[in-house]
Amino acid sequence: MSKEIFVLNGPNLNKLGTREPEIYGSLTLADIEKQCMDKAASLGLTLTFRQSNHEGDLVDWIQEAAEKKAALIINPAAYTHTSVALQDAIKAGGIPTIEVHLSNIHARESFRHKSFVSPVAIGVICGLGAQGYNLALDALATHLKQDND
Ligand code: CA2
Repeated sequence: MSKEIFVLNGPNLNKLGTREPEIYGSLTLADIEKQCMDKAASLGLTLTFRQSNHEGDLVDWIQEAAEKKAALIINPAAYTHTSVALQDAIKAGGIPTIEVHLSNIHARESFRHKSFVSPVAIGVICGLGAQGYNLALDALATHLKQDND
C-alpha cells in the first residue's frame, strides 16, 4: 500500500472559521490543511487535501485516490447523511477510509445520526474538532504499516 493519503472535504467546509465556531471551531479549512500537511510530513506520508461543494467532484476524487492506491480521510459534511454515491465509490475503490467530523454528529439533530459512509469506513472520528484529522492520519499511518508488515 502506498503512503499517499487523500483528505477530502465536502460542502460548506470552505466556510469554516466564518460562522458557528461553537460547533465547528474557529480554524479555517486552510488552517486544517496546514495542520494536516505538517502531521503527514512528520509521519512520512504524502498528502493531497481538497474540498468541493459538489458530490460528483468527491466521487471523482475517491476514484482518483483508488487508482493511485492512496488511503482516504473524508469529511463528507452534509453528504454523509444522504450520499449513496459516496458509499458506492468508497466501496468500489476498496481503499482504507476514515470518516472524520468536526462535531459530534450523534449529539446533534437525528438526521445527522445516519451516515452512508460509516459502513464502508475502517473507522469514524467525530466530535474532536480539527484534532480528528490528525488522529485519522495517525490511525492510517498505523494501518498502512500493519499492511506492509
Ligand atoms: O461536523 C462535521 O464535520 C460535519 O461533517 C459538518 C457538516 C455537517 O453537515 C455534518 O453533519 C457534520 C457541515 C459543514 C458546514 O460547515 C460550516 C462551517 C461554518 C460555516 C458554515 C458551514
